[in-house]
Amino acid sequence: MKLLKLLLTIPLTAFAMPVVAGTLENVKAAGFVKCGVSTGVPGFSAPDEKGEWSGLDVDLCRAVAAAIFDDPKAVKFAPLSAKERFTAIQSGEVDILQYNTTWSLGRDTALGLNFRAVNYYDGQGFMINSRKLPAVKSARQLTGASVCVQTGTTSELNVADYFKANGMEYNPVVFEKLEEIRSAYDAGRCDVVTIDQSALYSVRLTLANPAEHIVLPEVISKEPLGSAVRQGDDKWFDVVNWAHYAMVTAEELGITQANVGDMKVNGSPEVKRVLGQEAGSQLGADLGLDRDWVARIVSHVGNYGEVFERDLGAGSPLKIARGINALWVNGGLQYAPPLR
Ligand SMILES: N[C@@H](CCC(=O)N[C@@H](CS)C(=O)NCC(=O)O)C(=O)O
Repeated sequence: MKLLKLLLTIPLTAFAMPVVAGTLENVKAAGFVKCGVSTGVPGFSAPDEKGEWSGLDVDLCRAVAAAIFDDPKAVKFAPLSAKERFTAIQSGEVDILQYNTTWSLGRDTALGLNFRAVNYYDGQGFMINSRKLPAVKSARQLTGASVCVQTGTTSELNVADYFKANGMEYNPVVFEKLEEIRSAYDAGRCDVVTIDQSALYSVRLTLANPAEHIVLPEVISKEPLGSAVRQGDDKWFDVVNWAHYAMVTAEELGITQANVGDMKVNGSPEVKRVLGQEAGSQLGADLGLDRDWVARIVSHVGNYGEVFERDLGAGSPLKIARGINALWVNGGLQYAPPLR
């Protein structure tokens, strides 16, 4: 009994933290990347009726697989609930957590994770049914509302802070699964849904009557969404981060899925260096990858802009504007350190 008590006082993360160096070697030996994703947030990670996954997060995992194996399909996707996701990465059940997950200090430290590259800068918002609440145009009018929120997310604390800071009461209606929130809200069991704004647009498309629902203008938090890996494995951390930066760099340099073959031969010296074509190019080898790693990512998956448009932008049902996810040269926040 004493031992049980003692065990119960040790933080969960102490058990869940295996020796982690060597993920790249383990992945290479296994022949695939294990990627932890949501159970279904269209645009980020969602399976179709045949079980094929797509979305911005899915494409990051496919880019890593393309870089390592020259095969974007060498990925096994593990759908997780918001609450389960951290144990899954800590325990080694997945190699990358690519789950519209917000990078925060607590997750970077106490949860034993590492974050850096951000594949989508988001913020938390509110959605209401305009037929039910026709007068509501701003979140400041939500006093007394019942608010559906998902447990295990940053959304819970943000919404509590927001209502408190504005001296407003609300009734949280808390669920563990996004699907439960979706159906509760669609059935009118809560007045408001609050999650990351991108996810609101995604959920809206799946409601019985999408046009009735309005995303309110307030953005109440910063949600930099990116890849999380376990602490203690810098080589793997580098591979995952640089897979994202390679896609951003390709967009900056105008390297596309269609022209990457031509660019290898006729590109500028910088383009050729990025594509591993300059004599003595070490960039891939320094990451533990083939010299062709960037070309593999772009030819199989696309550059960041192409991926964004396909998954979230004009080429998708979501039609989300690039906004702050534009390249830095266009006034946005997507900025890759020099790939040299
Ligand atoms: N970015 C926030 C929220 C991320 C999150 O978990 N979002 C929920 C609501 S959009 C989700 O993806 N759920 C998917 C699921 O439960 O499968 C966080 O990291 O805590």
